[in-house]
Amino acid sequence: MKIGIVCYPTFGGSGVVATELGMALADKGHEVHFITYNQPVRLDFISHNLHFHQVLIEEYPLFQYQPYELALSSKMVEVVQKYDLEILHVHYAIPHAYAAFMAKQMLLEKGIQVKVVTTLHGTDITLVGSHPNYKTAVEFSINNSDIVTAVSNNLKETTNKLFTIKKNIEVVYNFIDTEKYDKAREEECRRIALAKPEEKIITHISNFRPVKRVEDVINIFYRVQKEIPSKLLMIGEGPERAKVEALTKKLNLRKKVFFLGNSTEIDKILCYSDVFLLPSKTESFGLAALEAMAAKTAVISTNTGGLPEVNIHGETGYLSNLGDVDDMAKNTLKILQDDSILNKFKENAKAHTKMFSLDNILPIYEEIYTSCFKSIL
Ligand code: GMT
Repeated sequence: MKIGIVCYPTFGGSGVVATELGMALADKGHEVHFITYNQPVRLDFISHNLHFHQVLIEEYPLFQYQPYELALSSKMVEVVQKYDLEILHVHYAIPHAYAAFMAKQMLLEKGIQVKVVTTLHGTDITLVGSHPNYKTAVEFSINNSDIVTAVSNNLKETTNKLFTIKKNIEVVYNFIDTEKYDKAREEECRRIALAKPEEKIITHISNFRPVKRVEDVINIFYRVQKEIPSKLLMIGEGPERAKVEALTKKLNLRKKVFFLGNSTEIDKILCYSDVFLLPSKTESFGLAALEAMAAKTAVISTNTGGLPEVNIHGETGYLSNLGDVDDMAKNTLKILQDDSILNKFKENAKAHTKMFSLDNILPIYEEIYTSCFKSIL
């Protein structure tokens, strides 16, 4: 099949999922065209079936805000026509689903049919999409997509609560290439470079936005390191970073907490990890937690959004109420203070990722595309 993938090219989960999906589809022989404003950060041109089309915007003094949706839908029309694309799979509703609807209408006027699959990722619904400034257009775009998917049952329920949705939303969980993480563990993991044998390694990965509650990460670690020798690796960049670095300094933790910035080699960093902290205010799924679990890491998270579908309480890690840093620290210690318990959680975490494996999820997306394709003929 010939598929256009529209996504944010950044380190955010939706961009990562879209990029990994596109690369896996190309590997299976599909022709995949990424359409976005920059080359996606995780895009690795390993296949001749992969193409990238950059959306460019002209600066014009009249515009306070550049009309990205216009440039994006024009580019979609151009690419669909030039390469005979059958499907446009847009990740993150804003503004991608809206731009895809416009592209579809413009193509119809030329007698060309393309089907639009929209995948909802979370903040496009929970934080931004339902805001009165966007709600009407987001609801319209979802209802006018040919197929809509959500990355968890919780996100499906939330979408149906916040919007009037006239079609069934299919739940397709995020996925992971589990083998990549095994390889990183077996071949390149030099734990000793980071910590002494008796020290435990705790990690956090996010875009350091307020929704991630990064200060809670530091406050949990503060309690944990008092009881057990440990280090904390903070991976990612974002608006809260300066604030949490200041907190780290205030709590006198600078020798134990390392800010590593953004990384395209998450698998190699996670191979060191014993426990992963994700105290988010909300998470439609929590791809970072799944990545950690694939690297055999127990997860301490909040019980919000779709996290209970990924992190199983008492099995792969523990879930706590939002903001309860004492409980999250207590649970971290429960796992870290006994190696046999730690190993059991690590094994459980890894085993649970099987249901989210690329091999299980990729055919579901292919089936979705095929069902669209059939309805064109
Ligand atoms: O979490 C973010 O701020 C980034 C955001 C994104 O769209 O890039 O992540 C959302 O999509 C991910 C992939 O489906 C999910 O794993 C994250 O849970 C979700 N984030 C939130 O719901 C806050």
